[in-house]
Amino acid sequence: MTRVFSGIKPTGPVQLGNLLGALRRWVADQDDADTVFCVVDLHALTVPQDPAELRTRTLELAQLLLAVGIDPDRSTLFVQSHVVEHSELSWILECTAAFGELRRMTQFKDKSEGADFVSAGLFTYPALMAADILLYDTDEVPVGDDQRQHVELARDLAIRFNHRYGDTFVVPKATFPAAGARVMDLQHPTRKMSKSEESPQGTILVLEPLDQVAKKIKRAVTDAETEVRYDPEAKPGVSNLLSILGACTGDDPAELAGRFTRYGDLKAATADAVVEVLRPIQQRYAELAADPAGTAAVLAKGADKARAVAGPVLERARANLGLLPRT
Ligand code: AQP
Repeated sequence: MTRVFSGIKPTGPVQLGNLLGALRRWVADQDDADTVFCVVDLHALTVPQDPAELRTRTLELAQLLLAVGIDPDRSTLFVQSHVVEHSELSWILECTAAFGELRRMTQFKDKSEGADFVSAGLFTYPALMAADILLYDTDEVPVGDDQRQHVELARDLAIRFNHRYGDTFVVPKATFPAAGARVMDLQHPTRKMSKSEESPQGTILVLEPLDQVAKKIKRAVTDAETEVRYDPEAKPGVSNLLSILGACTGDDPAELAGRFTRYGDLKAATADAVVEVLRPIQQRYAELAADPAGTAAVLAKGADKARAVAGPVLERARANLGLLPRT
């Protein structure tokens, strides 16, 4: 059975891009793959975090994953820092990665530019992400387009390690959705929607009031033309709405364009479709939020299941590297 692994950072309230680019596919993958999903709290530490907020957000994010449809009986759902193997393999992969290849990561360039404090962890983050993936003998990593380069690096590191030390890691590949792989900010449609960016009017939060969601979509930036056409280069705002609508309905964005003659109608249809996707998630989340102990128990069980897979893979890597056995 194909093994699927993916993760999400507790760095802010989950936004529509996370849902359409990644989480909805995680849910679908449960039908035909062996799925492992992780709240990657160690990744959140690459930028300073308020401890109380981090604690709350980590639990809330796990509750949201359950609300979206991750089923702990079919998937392994856990918190990254509960499985210490991630940190150890991360160090091994930092020593496998070249400084130059980490420096080429565009997310590092974007996130470090203009920042007051750039942690060493922000730079080595892709090695930790590679460890997350490789620890589970992962075949496929469902991600949004922004993570393409990081999954490529995980592939390269697996191939390099296997070449140097003998067959150790399964070589993974990224998978992307047909629509919604890169949901853009509604007010700045050339920039991706992001949970930690300060763009309240451009970002749709999965748990925000539904009337507010509809308003934000109706106020989305388009352009001075009137033709509804899918052309992300020339018409980023309109194309973003078509992509969002397509991701919600399962239709092709270019084909959807032919159904609209006015921007107002496209916005109304997109708002309705997004609201219908979010409504059941919000209802289920409200139930789960009332039982934090239940979620903590799910996560404890998930960590045990994860460790049972990650432990032997790490031991394989340690043995092939020549590290003395621990026992
Ligand atoms: N705008 C997006 N469109 C499509 N997919 C997206 N993803 C994120 N933004 C978009 C996908 O969501 C998954 C989880 O993301 P993450 O938490 O690991 O971090 P990220 O990719 O850096 O997402 P954010 O929201 O932009 O977080 P911050 O602001 O903290 O950096 C990934 O599969 C990602 O591709």
